[in-house]
Amino acid sequence: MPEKSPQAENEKTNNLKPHTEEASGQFMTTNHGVKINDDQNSLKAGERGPTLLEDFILREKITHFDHERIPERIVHARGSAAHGVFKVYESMSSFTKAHFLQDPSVETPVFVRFSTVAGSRGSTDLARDVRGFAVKFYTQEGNFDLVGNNMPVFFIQDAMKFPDLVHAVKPEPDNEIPQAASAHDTFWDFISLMPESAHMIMWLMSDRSLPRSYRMMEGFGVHTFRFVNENNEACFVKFHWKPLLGVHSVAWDEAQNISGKDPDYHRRDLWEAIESGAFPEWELGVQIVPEADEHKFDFDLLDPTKLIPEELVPVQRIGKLTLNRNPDNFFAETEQVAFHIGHIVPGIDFTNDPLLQGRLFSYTDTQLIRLGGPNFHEIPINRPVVDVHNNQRDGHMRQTINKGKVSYNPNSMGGGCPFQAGAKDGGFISVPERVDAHKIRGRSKSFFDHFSQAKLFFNSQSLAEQNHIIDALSFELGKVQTVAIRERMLGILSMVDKGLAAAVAYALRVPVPQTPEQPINHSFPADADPADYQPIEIEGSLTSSEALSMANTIKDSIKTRKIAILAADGVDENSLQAVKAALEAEGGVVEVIAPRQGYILSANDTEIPVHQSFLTAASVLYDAVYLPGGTNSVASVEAEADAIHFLNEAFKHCKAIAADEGAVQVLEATYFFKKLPDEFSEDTVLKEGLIVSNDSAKLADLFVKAIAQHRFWDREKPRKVPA
Ligand code: HDD
Repeated sequence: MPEKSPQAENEKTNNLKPHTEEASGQFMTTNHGVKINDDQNSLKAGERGPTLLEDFILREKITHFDHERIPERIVHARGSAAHGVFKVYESMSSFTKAHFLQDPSVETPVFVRFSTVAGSRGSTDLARDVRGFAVKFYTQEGNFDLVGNNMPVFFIQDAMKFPDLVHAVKPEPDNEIPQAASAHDTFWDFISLMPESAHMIMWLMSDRSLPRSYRMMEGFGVHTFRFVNENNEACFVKFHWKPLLGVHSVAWDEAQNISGKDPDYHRRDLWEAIESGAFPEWELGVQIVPEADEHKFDFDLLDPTKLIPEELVPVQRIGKLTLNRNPDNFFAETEQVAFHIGHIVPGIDFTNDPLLQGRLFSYTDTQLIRLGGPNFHEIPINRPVVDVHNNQRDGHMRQTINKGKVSYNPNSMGGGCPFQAGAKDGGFISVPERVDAHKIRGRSKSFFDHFSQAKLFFNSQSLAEQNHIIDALSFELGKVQTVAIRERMLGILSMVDKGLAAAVAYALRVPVPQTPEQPINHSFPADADPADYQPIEIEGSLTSSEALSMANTIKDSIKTRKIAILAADGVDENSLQAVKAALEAEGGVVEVIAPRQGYILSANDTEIPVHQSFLTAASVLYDAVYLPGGTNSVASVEAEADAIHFLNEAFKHCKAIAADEGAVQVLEATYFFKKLPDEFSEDTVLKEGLIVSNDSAKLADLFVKAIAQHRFWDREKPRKVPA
């Protein structure tokens, strides 16, 4: 474990302090403060006799234990969180009066929880899934929760369909299989009948669903929100989180391996980065659309299956989020935190997006069962940093001791308190949007284009990314047993891209679909004419968008990247330490892996600490591998089957690999290495991610550049590595 970093403090973490408990140097007590003399044995009628009901200490201990569990979140059950701060770069007052977006010197405490959606609390972090990205800002005007995902769009357009979507993706109800996976019949049955999901399916089948780290994924508020300024002028806004480490993902084969080797991979990665002081950072981005431009786009701003391409409305980066403190207690903080899209502050408001509107109901409702009653806002992690005054009283587990006789308004006995706040005192006033309409269950025709942005996404991907989408769909639909579902899905894919549909059809060995027969949308009311609900096809205004491809992300740093050094007794100390030091100087996290734990002895008898043995390590947990020289070390590593497997697998997963020239025989024992080229120039290394040199400085320099590339996806084409 890295050394524990000094724990950052802010107004919110200071507020939590009175609620924390620290047992060091203290006597053990009951929950009622009585010191306990024997925590080992229950009270019995004789040493071999029955336990007595009188044993209040045993009863209390067992009773509390029996009630330790609460229901897990119905979605996003698996997650991890951290404390941090947010600061705006410059005042956003021309767009919003939100206090936390006015003054660059104001530091707003935040608590951020990342999650997968479908799996239960104990499921693997590396499921192919959407990731939740929920941020609670503890502002001076109350809590603002930005409850987003790592994908900018959603599966469905109306909250009415959310329970159906979730029932379809969760494990099937008869046998509770599969856990944390969408690769099963019920999910694709539903999706194949709901073409509005086509755009989100492109994102879900892309590498975005397999993040390398929570710290390396984007976040999105998804819906269009409103900003409102002091003059009550409103504009539309989409929120983005841009990770400063870039957006990076792992390979699907790797993800599946990680799920076995370390199901806590993302949780551990977040925790360790913060403990080591490598604080994760994101910039908050906004896309602002004047109200007058509401109908300027070829999609509806209220439709959550659409994004605003950055080419049409650039993302302005307006502030920075830094996560700098791990929670003290997972249950008290991460499990009990209650996010709600309806927690907004003056200066921010909703729109009529029908998915957003339904969410406004769901989040408080779900906490009532999950956290056990209406006072969940009093749980320390959920409390705002400002005082709470109102006439709500009592209820299960009430903590606040409200003084006085008055709990109603208007009142004269309490002097009219608490007062309502006028606009100048920061009272929340909803945007007075004019609504003049018939009450109707229905969907706007402006929501009926389901394919143009799915196409835009697919067209914007690099070749490797497109291949990954094809592979993902071939995998997922390959797990579907019902042939009719596969065929229906291929019909939908053919509306997105004929080549994509043909490639998946080839893998499934079914006929290449022609444009499907109508209807392809099966989601319409009883008595409706299906023809009225079929998707419309429009030509989007863009054919591709750079921001949608991870190939265009930042690749300038190896900070927090994990690099494995495979070595054994007899290693050439210089060849190991020089490269290790160079990688660490760039922020890499270097671990020595050896046949045994403890340490290895270098050729000149220096003890070098070992972090993992080949038994406990796995290549999928590292970003790159280095083989130092030293005759005996090289011979031992070459003889170690797990080391050769490690290298083959690292190569298969397209990672940077470097070796001292003295260690080339280890590479020769792999499947991928043929012969040394004449020269390892920067060009070839950055293309192939492989470097061999006897010049440690040159090797380290090129290796750093190669690791920063993240992956060398071109290697996938030959697919000859049996790792
Ligand atoms: Fe949701 C949790 C994000 C649609 C109902 N949602 C939840 C979390 C995230 C999101 C990140 C986890 C929060 C945490 O860490 O505690 N949800 C989204 C996004 C959506 C979305 C980005 C679409 C744009 N959600 C959505 C709909 C509904 C819900 C349409 C219901 C109508 N979501 C819930 C919930 C959860 C939840 C059932 C489960 C646990 C919780 O709220 O606190 O109320």
